[in-house]
Amino acid sequence: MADWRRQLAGSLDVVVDKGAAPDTEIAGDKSPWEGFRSGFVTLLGRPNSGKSTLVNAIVGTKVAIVSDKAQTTRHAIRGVLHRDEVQVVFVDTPGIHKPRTALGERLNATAADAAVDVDVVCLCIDATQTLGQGDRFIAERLSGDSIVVVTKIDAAPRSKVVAQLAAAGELGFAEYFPTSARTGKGMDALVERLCELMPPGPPLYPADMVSDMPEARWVAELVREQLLAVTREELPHSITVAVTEWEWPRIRVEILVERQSQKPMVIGKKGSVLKEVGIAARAQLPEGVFLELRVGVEKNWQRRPEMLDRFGYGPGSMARPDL
Ligand SMILES: Nc1nc2c(ncn2[C@@H]2O[C@H](COP(=O)(O)OP(=O)(O)OP(=O)(O)O)[C@@H](O)[C@H]2O)c(=O)[nH]1
Ligand SMILES: [Mg+2]
Repeated sequence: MADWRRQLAGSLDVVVDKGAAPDTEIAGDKSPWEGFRSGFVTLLGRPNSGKSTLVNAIVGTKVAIVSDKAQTTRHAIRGVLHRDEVQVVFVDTPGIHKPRTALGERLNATAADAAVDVDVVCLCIDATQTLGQGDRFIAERLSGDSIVVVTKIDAAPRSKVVAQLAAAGELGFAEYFPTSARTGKGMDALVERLCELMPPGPPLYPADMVSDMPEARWVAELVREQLLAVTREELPHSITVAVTEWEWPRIRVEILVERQSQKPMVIGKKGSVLKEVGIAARAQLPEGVFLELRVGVEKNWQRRPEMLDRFGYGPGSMARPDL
């Protein structure tokens, strides 16, 4: 029966009872979900390897923010693919890296935790980068039936993709899928295979649910995504964002940096950066929303465990929607 109850991958302390699927009426002995399959697929990989972009492309909705900066994703994020006979819960994770701060350690732990007790683990390897120590570190910790996804094949010459597949082949996994989330190439084959690998079971999420991220967290993430787009060097890592007040349609968002000297960079000349960020984030939210952005300093928060607890970073702690 262990199969029927499983801990949600990632960090939610929620137990999904596969015997009591959403909107299900059990009539007599026969389950209406006979023939249905469902399960979890966790994506792991180095920072920036394209995990979040892949999940967004697979589920067909933006469920995770994306940027060209490393360590964009900071929580285990679930995105649900719904098919007639199968439901796949994709778990996007923070990129696994050599940590330099307590936050880095928590991000790695979040990713590792999300790979436990799931049906399939996909190791994402960037076709545009050299397969290296970082990829091997992750590969060595995965079981042999994990699947390798070589990402961003649109951005690498054919010869490089072939070389990357050959290098990935040395890792000793059973299956390899070259993909481009941007052009869609290779995506169908990957998704078909993952669907096939799902075990029997009823849906784990209601049919209209693509993401389980709380709304307030999503607003904070959209603001952080815009900040990542306009900031450079160390600053992206120094920023954390949280919704502190939610009085629809007015949402107050607090942006915290680590040092006083970083504040002007986030605010911009006469508030220009903040304004740009607010406009771009609002464009992705329902019409009429009013975002009030504030910038504060929380000294060295990345290195302070009590601050990481407060912001909900780390395995076992749900992404907290507010401060
Ligand atoms: N050309 C191309 N670029 C891609 C593709 N997938 C992702 N990217 C780019 O690669 C960068 C990183 O993508 P993300 O999806 O944020 O990577 P990630 O693995 O989630 O990164 P972390 O959350 O930091 O671990 C972004 O600039 C994306 O636009 C792809 O298929 N083709
Ligand atoms: Mg990501």
